Amino acid sequence: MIIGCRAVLVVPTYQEAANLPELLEGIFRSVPDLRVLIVNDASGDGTAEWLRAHPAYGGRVFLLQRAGKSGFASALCDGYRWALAQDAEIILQMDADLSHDPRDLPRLIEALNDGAGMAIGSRYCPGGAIRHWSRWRRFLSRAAGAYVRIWTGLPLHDPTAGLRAFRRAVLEAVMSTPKRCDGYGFQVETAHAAWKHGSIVKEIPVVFSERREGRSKLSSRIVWEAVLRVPFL
Ligand SMILES: Nc1nc2c(ncn2[C@@H]2O[C@H](COP(=O)(O)OP(=O)(O)OP(=O)(O)O)[C@@H](O)[C@H]2O)c(=O)[nH]1
Ligand SMILES: [Mg+2]
Repeated sequence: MIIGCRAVLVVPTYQEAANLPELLEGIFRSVPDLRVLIVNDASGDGTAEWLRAHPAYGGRVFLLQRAGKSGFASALCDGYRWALAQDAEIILQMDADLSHDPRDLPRLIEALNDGAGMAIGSRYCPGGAIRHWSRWRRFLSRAAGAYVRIWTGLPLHDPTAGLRAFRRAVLEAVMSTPKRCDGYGFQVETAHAAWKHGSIVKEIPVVFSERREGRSKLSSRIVWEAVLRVPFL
């Protein structure tokens, strides 16, 4: 059985300083011995300074500071590589904007301990939900899931979800497959790679909340990139 101290949580951040105190507090309340790596892209909002002054900095909180805004997918890949270079048996990822609830982290770890190779915090499997999204946004997100299932056969309710956990060997396999997308397309590529690798990919129902602080980095380019590339997976 793997517990928090053998796990690393990767959190990509760009201008998320307002969310970090609540996020880290929630994470350590849920999994006290987890190591958290923040992959921060030149945020001009004091993120790096705040992290370096954190009491757990260098012990359970780590910072990978990057020079410019280089994208969500490349931040995650840098974070995965960092975690794989440590002794982590489980590598998790979550957004910094409090859309994902840190209280769900133990259930993801539990799913891997029960035999899954990858666990996804799913908004659309029975028991999952979304708070404060417009009907249009819900429709788009569900349509994206259906689109992925039709083109790739990936048997997931929520293939674009960003709360995830991987067993080390599965992440190593995922990292060795080529990836072309940023954002949602990247989430689909990595889930698809894990599934093609033959891993059990388990969805855990979660409640997802719209961000309250900071601004979305979602762009239409990221949506179109996924639409155009998913059919070629
Ligand atoms: N390091 C890094 N992090 C990023 C980058 N773009 C987004 N992020 C982070 O990735 C996470 C997800 O980004 P969001 O802006 O919340 O995107 P989203 O969840 O698809 O969109 P919303 O639902 O509107 O919030 C957040 O923690 C962001 O701060 C980037 O270029 N570099
Ligand atoms: Mg978000």
